[in-house]
Amino acid sequence: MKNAALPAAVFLFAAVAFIAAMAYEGAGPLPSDSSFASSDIVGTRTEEEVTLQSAKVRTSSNPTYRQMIYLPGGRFTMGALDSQPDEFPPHEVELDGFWIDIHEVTNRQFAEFVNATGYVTTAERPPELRSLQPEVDREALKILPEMNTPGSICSYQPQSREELDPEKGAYSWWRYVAGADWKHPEGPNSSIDTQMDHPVVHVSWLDAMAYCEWAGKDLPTEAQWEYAARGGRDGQAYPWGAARNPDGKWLHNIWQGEFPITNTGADGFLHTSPAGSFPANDFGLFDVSGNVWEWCKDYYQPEYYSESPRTNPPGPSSSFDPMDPAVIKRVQRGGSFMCSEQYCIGYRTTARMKGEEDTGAFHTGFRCVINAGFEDDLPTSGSAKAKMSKEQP
Ligand SMILES: [Ca+2]
Repeated sequence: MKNAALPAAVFLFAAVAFIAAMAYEGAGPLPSDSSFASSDIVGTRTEEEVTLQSAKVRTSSNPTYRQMIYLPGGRFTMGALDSQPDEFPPHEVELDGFWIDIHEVTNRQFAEFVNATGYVTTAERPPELRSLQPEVDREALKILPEMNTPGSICSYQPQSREELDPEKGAYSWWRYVAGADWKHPEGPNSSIDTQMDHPVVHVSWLDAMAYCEWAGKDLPTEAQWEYAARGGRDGQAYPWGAARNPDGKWLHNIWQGEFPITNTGADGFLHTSPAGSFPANDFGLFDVSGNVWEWCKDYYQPEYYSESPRTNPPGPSSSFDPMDPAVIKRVQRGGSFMCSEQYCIGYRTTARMKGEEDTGAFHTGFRCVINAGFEDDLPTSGSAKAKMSKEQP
């Protein structure tokens, strides 16, 4: 099924970090722990409408539990009937209970990880062609010289339609920027000093997994992600219901204006927004639509839903993207501040995206889960371990 016989030029371009997401893409403070000290989060809709009404919250001094909620296991319909082909068919999925972050991992959280471990993200290292399928002949490939330096993907906002090159397509509004990384989201002269409660970006799937391992957590499976994002609303396009912006209100951070020329920021934000800036869904999760794309654990395959097991689907055993078969890709979900109704529409609850696993971008982050029951002993995070060791004589 796989076809690695793409022109070398495709490899050259794909392998140095441009994620497939680009082919499609066109206020309030972070909640404190005490905001979530209640024993239950209860949906606001009527009982008949609510599939899963209550999500438990456990508070603890253990940083592992901070700002996570426990979703009891349940059933939901994953996918959509008449949307993008890879969202088909809608199918029933049954999941065990799990813990999930109520917001995307922030710069503050990621800094804690980096400070504790000295971890260096993929964007801070020279490109290494890490996410190529095993059958690809690496000896035949070279990274373009201008991209053979640490960096990551940022957007370029054209000033007019004339700047859009039909041959380049989405590459007209993306640039590989040397020196762009999670601490410098818009290039070497930018910083996150005033954005510590914004979601971390420019993290690859590998970086996200490294964080999870340190934190005693994991990335959500795609099924866990959609279950959590739906907030009990089977069959509805958005985490809050069927209408994108009911009563004219923006309920997520996306792109308003003519994409990719004019970003009006009508929702209050041109780029990332602080976690918790928009209302939570009925499970208490923030930014499951918009703000940044979120990595999931699963490999990407567009036809996986046809063969997905009903219970706790783990995703396919390998990656296959027919548009880019030489590259190993993982699922991304939720859309970002770069998504508009004119181009990406990735902020719909069922919308699927894929990205090279070794590549981040300035609109890509993640949130974590813990695969444990509500009463189970939870793993001790790296930050908790560090705290304990400091406290010991
Ligand atoms: Ca926005």
